Amino acid sequence: MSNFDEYPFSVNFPRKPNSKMRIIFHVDFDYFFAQCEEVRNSKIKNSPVVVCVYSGREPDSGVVSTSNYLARKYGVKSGLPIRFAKNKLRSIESFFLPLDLEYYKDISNKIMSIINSFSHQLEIRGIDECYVDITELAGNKFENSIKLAENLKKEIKDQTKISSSVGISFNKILAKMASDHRKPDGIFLIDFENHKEIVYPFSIDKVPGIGPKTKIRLNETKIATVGQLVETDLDVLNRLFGKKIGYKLHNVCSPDVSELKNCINNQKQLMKIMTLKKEHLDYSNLKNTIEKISNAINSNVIKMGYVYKNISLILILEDLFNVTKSKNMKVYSSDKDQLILHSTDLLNEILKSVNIKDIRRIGIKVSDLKLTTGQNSLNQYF
Ligand code: DCT
Ligand code: CA
Ligand code: CA
Repeated sequence: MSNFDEYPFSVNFPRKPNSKMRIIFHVDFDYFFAQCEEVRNSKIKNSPVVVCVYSGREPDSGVVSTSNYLARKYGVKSGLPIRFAKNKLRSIESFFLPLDLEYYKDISNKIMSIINSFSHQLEIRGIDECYVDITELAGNKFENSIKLAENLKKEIKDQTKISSSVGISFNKILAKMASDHRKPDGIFLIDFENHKEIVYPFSIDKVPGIGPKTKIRLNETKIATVGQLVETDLDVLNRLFGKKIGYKLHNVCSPDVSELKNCINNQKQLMKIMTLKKEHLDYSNLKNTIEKISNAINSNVIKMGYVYKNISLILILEDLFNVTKSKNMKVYSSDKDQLILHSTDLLNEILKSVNIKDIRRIGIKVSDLKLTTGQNSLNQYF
């Protein structure tokens, strides 16, 4: 296994000052919606489980959202009409269940906050997948990453009963291809040393983001494999796809050097603003709105595993003039009643000190955020 000290410069590497190479996990929850259903009712686990989006027109109209691996063995996969799926599984006991997104979101949030306590460098890419920058956690060494992946997978499994697959590599695209490669319940590492051997022979449609249209255009240019793609001149790809996509395609096997996007550790504050139905200065109505906003913010804060110390109330007036007032609590909190109480206090203080006619919008912001879990030390994972 290689680490950064042995980094071979033969791969395309966009050099930027102060940029650093990364070790990225792509964590993908296995057959997620169907697995959530198995967790809810373990009796169905040894049979095909099919999660359906019923259109409601007729009892069986609609499509399969996803299915467990047993159902996939019978050809029952995402997008298949429910009637066809039932036909394929007609002779075996199987479970057709309606999509319950709220329940899956709850489990997803729980898993994301487990991952977040592992590394705060987390980019959530959907309900069942995320990228995690583990460069520091792994001490810049790929050889530490497998053990970290095992421990993360175990932590997720122990706490939620959900199995996942982890792909590890030096960029996001390869990490995602790696998690796909050993699914379900797998770990796969694509490092500098083995990446040519592993992904160069792959058909280009294994690259996330390369759909049927791009594939056809690439094939027309005699580019069929990942190896052929990354060895094609950047100019050629730019001419075919434009500069942005051309650059991305050319760099499918290049190391990522920038931070993950929208990391939740970069989140400095959470804010919600509501527009009042009618501009007014009706105190009980304002209090009601404050309660609604507080509920919404607080449930987000809790889902993300945060506590906060600073609360601001923002009033946007009829003439779009803003009045803001903030207060610091003595201790970090994620208590909804406290948030309502403090926001109402702030409202009272504003109304006392400023002569306000009509309020158009009202907002609450919580800042000075802190994770309740705290970042775990590397030792905990070895
Ligand atoms: N989905 C859907 N219709 C499709 C494809 C996907 O509704 N045609 C939904 C269902 C699950 C979600 O998108 C993500 O899909 P996958 O990434 O295939 O995830 P999965 O079901 O977790 O399967 P895997 O074990 O392969 O990750
Ligand atoms: Ca998945
Ligand atoms: Ca996925």
